[in-house]
Amino acid sequence: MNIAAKEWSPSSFNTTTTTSSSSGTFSKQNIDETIKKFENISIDKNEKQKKENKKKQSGKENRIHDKKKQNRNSQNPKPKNNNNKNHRSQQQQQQQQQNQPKNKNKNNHKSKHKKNTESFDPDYSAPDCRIVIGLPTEKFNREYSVHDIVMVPQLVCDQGDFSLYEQLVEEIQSIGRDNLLVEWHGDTHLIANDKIMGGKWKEKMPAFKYIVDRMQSYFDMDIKATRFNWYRNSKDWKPYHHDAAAVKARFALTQNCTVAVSVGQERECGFQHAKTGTVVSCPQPNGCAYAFGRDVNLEWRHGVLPTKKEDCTGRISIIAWGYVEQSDDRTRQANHPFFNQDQKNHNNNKNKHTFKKSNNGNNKKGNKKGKGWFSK
Ligand SMILES: O=C(O)CCC(=O)C(=O)O
Ligand SMILES: [Fe+2]
Repeated sequence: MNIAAKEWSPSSFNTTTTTSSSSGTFSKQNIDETIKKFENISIDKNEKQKKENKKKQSGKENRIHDKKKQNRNSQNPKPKNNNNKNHRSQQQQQQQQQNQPKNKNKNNHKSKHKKNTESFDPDYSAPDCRIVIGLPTEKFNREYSVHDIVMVPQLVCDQGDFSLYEQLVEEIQSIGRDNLLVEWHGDTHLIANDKIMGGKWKEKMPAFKYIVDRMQSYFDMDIKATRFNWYRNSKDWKPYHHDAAAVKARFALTQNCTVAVSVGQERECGFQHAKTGTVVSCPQPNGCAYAFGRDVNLEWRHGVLPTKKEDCTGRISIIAWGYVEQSDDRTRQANHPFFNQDQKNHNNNKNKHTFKKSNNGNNKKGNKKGKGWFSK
């Protein structure tokens, strides 16, 4: 009635229904009928308005919802179907999909908000890699896993003491062989050539020997090969690559670990996941060492990142490849052909054959073994 009362004014009258109004006489019946008609018109009008408002409101909500959905999709693009190329097993992926939260609230309505926790089901699979900090004590003193990237600051000297770098530069130059330092794969940086003097130049470098001995005793490592890398300035870098044990079966049998000691200017070393392309980078200050296990070498590439810093002076890295006792708990590489038993037997036979030949005759392959000279 309030609504009708509000509308009540002489001009609101429909003249066809109130002929008596013109005469100025209103019967009670006429007035009641007129009020009723007016109320109906007014209620109709009101309903219509309400419906329209509702329509407008829901249109607005849909637009907001669509926009939110769009934003969500652009922030989290759906992963491309890379046909089984994912490094995690299909089973793991299926389990993860099943474990996705249903995003439904108590009343089983779809929630408009994205959950900030993706899954509440515990995931026991191995990490893609595990970052471990080693203390610069005498020994690493903990179990080494195939998934480990180990960082040991100040393994060979204090971070601020650059005398070891200077000594290495002096030692390598005093060998006095022009062709000892060669460009690695074009002109990325220099490496010392193991073939020169049959690798005997290393024995004439006490600083080099000190670093190799420190790596060996810290990780209880059976060292099979070593390398001297020299990054002269900011122009030098090392492209992402796998070390030989990831690509050559005969290396895989005796080398499951790479250790790199850095001296000189700090540079960033990067690990790039071979399947996803994800990059993790780790600064390497003077005196620091990093090491990585078997599965890290198989599943990631590594390199020394290029830098745009102009004032970059030199860095030397001494690398050791060899064998360190490792736990292969939750490895994804159990069926890798290099570690498959048949393949192992095959490789062992091949190696025996190579040794025999090299003992009887002058087999080049046999002589090369253990010198660590290979091109990637
Ligand atoms: O200099 C480094 O830290 C990396 C060297 C390296 O990856 C190699 O020599 O294979
Ligand atoms: Fe390498």
